[in-house]
Amino acid sequence: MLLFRRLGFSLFSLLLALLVARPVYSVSESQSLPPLNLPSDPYVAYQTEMITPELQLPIVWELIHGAPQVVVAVIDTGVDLDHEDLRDNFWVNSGEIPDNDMDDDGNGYIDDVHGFDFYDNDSSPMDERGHGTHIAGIIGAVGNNGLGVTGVAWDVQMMVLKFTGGDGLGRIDTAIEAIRYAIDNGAHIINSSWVIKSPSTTTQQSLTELKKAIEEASQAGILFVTGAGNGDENKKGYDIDQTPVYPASLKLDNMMTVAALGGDGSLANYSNFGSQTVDLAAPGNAILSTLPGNHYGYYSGTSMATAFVSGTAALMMSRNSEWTALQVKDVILNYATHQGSLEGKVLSKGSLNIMQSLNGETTLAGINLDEEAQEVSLEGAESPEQVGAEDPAVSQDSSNALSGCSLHTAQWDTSSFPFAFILLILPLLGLLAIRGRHFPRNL
Ligand SMILES: [Ca+2]
Ligand SMILES: [Ca+2]
Ligand SMILES: [Ca+2]
Repeated sequence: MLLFRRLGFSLFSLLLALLVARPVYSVSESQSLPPLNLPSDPYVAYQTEMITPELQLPIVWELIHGAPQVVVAVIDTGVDLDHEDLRDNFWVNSGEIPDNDMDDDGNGYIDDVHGFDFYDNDSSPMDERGHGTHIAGIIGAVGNNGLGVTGVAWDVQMMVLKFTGGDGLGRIDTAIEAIRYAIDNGAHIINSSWVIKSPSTTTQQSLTELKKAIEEASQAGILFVTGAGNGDENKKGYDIDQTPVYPASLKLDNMMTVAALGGDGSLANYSNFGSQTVDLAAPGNAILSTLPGNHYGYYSGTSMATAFVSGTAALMMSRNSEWTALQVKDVILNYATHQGSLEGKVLSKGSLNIMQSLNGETTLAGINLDEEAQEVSLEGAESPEQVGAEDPAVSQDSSNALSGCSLHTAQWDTSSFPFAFILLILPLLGLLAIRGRHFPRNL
């Protein structure tokens, strides 16, 4: 009887230990979720930036959650076209027959079914880095499909335009080619989460060409959304009114330049800013999204903030199909949530408010946008002209940043470890006691 009691006690302790030390995710269970029907995506509860009261996306999604007619060009490191939670939301070039080595629609690109790889000059814009796949998931991971995460838009057409290698570096002329492709093939929005890394060695001619391409996008009615950049080499944000960054500092009507909010709701330490150049701030801290290989993980940076704005613009264009890119931009800026901490930092003095933007008046109140276009002085120099997809900035919670961890393997509740350790020891002690009392007697 004693043997069974001790065995029972040991098993009980073991079970208790496993229960106490179970893995938990980065959202505490006490966090209250909005009393709304969230989409069925299992990780949506961990997409804290989407479901917080600030963005009110669950309420927005009651209003509108799809933008099936809107084409968003993602000019980036490529995207994992096979990702389980993205593959239904890619733009399809209906005039192109895949894999027949022919340019069936005569647009100058062979087999460009979902976009093109301008870096390798082939039809497979697969992501070798993760950045572009993460951006695509924020804009438009398939929502309410019982898989992974959801994008701001549950349903949208993403055109994948890859212009960097696996190191995240590309060339300005390649980026320009991608912009022209987006114009020629019907994009409504261009998401450009990248900056030119070495402006001092960038030729005036290539910047003029870049500006010209974005102006052509404007004439085609395309909204060009870009990131303000993740600060200097020490990840310290700076004023890009004073020290221009491109394309962020090119002041054009159809451009929106986006800064990143940190975890506390004010401007992130790493985020660049500029009261004339940067339009608004959006969430950028520890954003959960898709990563290559059916993975999911957290990145932080103005790149992520940019994708939030692109996704919002897609919903707005879907709801108001007659609106121009400039109207969409003006409404988003007019209905940004005013924050004292953003005064002097961004033009709108506010952060993205999707609910207000979608619900807002259609009359456009007057903010003076872009009226003080500044003349930028461009330093002429020779190549190399490197354009870098922005590396994700390290967030304050470094365990959440950069790692691209799968949620399945993430975050044990380490605070419970000491107690769990004691509970694990108990069954061992129990077994030792059994051994000490019974076995020697039988010898
Ligand atoms: Ca083609
Ligand atoms: Ca073809
Ligand atoms: Ca999903």
